[in-house]
Amino acid sequence: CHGSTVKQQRRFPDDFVFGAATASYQIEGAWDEDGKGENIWDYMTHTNPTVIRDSSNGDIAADSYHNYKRDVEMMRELGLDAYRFSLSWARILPTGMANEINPAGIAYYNNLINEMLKYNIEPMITLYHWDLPQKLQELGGFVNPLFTDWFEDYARVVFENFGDRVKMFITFNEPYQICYQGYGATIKAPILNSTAIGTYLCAKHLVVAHAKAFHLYDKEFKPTQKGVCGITISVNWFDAATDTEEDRAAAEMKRQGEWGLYAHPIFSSEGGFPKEFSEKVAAKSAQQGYARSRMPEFTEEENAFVRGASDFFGVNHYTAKMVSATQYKEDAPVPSFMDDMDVGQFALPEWPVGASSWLMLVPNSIYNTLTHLKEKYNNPVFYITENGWSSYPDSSLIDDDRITYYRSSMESLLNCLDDGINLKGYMAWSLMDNYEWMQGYQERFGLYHVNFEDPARTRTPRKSAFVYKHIIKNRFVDYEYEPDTM
Ligand code: GBH
Repeated sequence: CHGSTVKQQRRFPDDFVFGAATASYQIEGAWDEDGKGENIWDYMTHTNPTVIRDSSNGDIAADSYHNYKRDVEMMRELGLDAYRFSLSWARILPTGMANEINPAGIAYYNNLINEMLKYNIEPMITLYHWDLPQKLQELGGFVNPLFTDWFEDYARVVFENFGDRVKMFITFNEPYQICYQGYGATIKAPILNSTAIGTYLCAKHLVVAHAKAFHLYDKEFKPTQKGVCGITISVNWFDAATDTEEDRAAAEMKRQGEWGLYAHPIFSSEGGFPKEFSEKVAAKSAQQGYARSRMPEFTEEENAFVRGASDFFGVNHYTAKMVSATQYKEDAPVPSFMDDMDVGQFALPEWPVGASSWLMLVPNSIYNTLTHLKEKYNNPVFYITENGWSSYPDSSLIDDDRITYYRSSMESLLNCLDDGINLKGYMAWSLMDNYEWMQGYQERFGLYHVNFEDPARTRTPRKSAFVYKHIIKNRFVDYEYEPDTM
């Protein structure tokens, strides 16, 4: 009865794009080589190393600056259709400003892109995956309204230099992680901890900057380059703990705070920040004695400029949480972003946990997420731009837990396709082990293991790499498959 189960017969279409993803600071290394400028992660890890779990940094990381040919060889070994990587802004523009372009930075990305294209691997570029040039941070970074112009100028340099060969651009990776974790808390650089105000200023400037880059591409580059430009938002699945009205409202508040702040202005038909959330922040601000809401508004003109400004919705999806109006609330300072949301969250005990404390395998969570987004935002084109599982540094290359996670994701993707969700592709996080931000090298997401003790940063495929390769090649999930090369 083997080949005949219903599950095994469900196939991915030939044009479904399978890929893998990485980010510049997490893999490149060469932090000050060939004219690269300093970014906020260089600065933070050098001046304040103990904020990182193992006091490490990305100075060398997986050394992809010198190993890009091996990286492309891995993409070929896996049979990837596409590879999503990010550009280091400060490698291209050392001070962040577009008056001075670093030719070695342009050359590095040209070499990588051209090597991929030799083998028909489609490049997907993320312009910003968290490594802001330090010089721009010194001017306030994302909380300075001029940020929108600096980003547009940088985007122009990117489209001009790479857009002849690169047909898919993602402006920002994960606004919530940038604005709340970076500006509103101390979970990412620049650890500003301006929770009640910085979070929201960043949110507004980020979506306007995105829209400026989108319109620039749309008007000046798309007519000849014929690619697409979108944004990637981290959307985890939040379900109400019980079916009471209070818990359902709490789950909605959580969704609006975590990703609605960024998705609603761009993808909803009314635009602007989500209504319930912005009204709540305005009311609290008034109570707290502020002269105006801590959350800025969009003018009519800005609203119209931002609304609809994306060719696709990139979703990074990893996990899920249950949300409660009354239980599991942490004591949040007043005022703060967490106090504005004012909800509790928890995981169910039956969900398996990865090496990252936040990462649980929740069956069908991709399907639940995309179904929700499809209904809310009128069925946009979706890509899953990240999804993956973490293991411990000393764990075996036989990574059956990661295989279980990926296979579960595949079933969830197939459920999406069966339901007519406009889902075009899936990027596994990550092609290889890399610098896991505040966790340093203590959590590993790679299909390939990287030996960080070895100056050559040798890469070795895990069992999951063979399983993913088999899925890409055959376009279905074969539960009987065992790699014979391990
Ligand atoms: C992605 O973010 C990132 O895009 C990628 O760079 C990263 O390597 C990958 O996840 C794996 O983490 O629980 O307070 O310590 C996914 C969203 C943001 C979820 C950070 C975990 C940790 C915050 N992640 N978050 S905390």
